Amino acid sequence: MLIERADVIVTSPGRNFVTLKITTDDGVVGYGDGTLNGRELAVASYLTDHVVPLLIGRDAHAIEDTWQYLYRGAYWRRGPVTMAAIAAVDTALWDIKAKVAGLPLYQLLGGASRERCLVYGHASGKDIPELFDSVRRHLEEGFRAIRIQTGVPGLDSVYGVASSAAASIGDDTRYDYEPARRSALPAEESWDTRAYLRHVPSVFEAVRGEFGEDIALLHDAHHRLTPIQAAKLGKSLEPYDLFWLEDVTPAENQEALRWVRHHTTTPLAIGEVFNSVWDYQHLIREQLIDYVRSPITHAGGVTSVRRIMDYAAMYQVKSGMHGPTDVSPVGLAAAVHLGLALHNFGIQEYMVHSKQTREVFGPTYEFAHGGLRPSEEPGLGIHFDDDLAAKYPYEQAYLPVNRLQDGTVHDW
Ligand code: CS2
Ligand code: MG
Repeated sequence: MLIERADVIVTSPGRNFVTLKITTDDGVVGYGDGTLNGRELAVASYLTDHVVPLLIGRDAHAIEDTWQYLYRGAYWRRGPVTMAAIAAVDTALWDIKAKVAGLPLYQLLGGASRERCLVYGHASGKDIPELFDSVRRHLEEGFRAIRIQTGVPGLDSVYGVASSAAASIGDDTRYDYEPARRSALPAEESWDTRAYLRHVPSVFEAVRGEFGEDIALLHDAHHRLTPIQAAKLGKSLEPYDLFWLEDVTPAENQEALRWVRHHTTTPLAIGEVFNSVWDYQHLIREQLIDYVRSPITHAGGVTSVRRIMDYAAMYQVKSGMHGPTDVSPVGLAAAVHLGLALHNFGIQEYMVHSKQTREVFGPTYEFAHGGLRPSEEPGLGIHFDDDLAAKYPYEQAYLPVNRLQDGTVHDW
């Protein structure tokens, strides 16, 4: 079974997505996600100009060989653009293989290890009353694990906090609050680490006081802290028993986590910006983290995230795949198939895509009892609507930039 064509589809049903559609000579179609938020066209070009010409005529079943061919063959290894492009190819080929086998993808990955994949949703509010409303809505919908982000007194806006207008139940944009802004230039936000560190423990104290000990609570510090600040935060949150504290320090300096680890027993998650097993080599072996955040979309596909997770299993490190709305329903479907099969699955992030996005991609995974389960359809379970996708052309969009109060550019 040979690859006959490969189409790169850029569509923007509310936000931009890059999808690879591979068609075989006997008419089987598979989809892969290569969306890189704010830099989408770089992946689209990498695929169209440099990868698609290599795919035509290749054996569609040779997934491992194609992965190695694209990874080693390029010579320029790793990096988010390359690995998102490889992810798109790899995921589409797994979709095809599973369709040909007549099985849902998770069956090819070893079969189900559990009923469903526990997911966490995103509760947020600019102040405590708004946050409580958001947590309550999540609990009503059946979420059992919830990420908590709030505004910080004195700061106008903070990453990860939905605007109150978008936060009402049934409003389709309420989860999709963090789009890369559709504009010619990135939005600018401002930041004050001391104010944040003072505020966050009081937020978790309030949430535990109101909602009790049962819900799993998570928090994302989005790479903004120094090692000593991160250690302080982890320690100050210990009484509130977090499921994890995410991205406390910038991901580039992995040694920072050694310092954080020495000071706190709060579990640590990192890696949404990592893209290969090599990024985790020391972090996992030295047991400096508890959860791997790499999504299939940004880390070379099902093949290489499976590789990371098998390595992680030797050290009792679990999965916590990135699942914001900038990972498309194709990327999320692949994550749920892999998550269902992995023995060392931990949790899956789940920001619900907008109605427009769901209409274009037609995902068939289902949320119930606080978790996601893929459908029993052969392949990934995606019904992509090409005609509808064509009605949403790409729009320039950027993630925000963050500055300290004196104007210095900081991590956002
Ligand atoms: C975030 C992301 O979900 C998360 O944990 O850190 O929303 C991240 O900001 C975006 O994916 C960036 O595109
Ligand atoms: Mg994050």
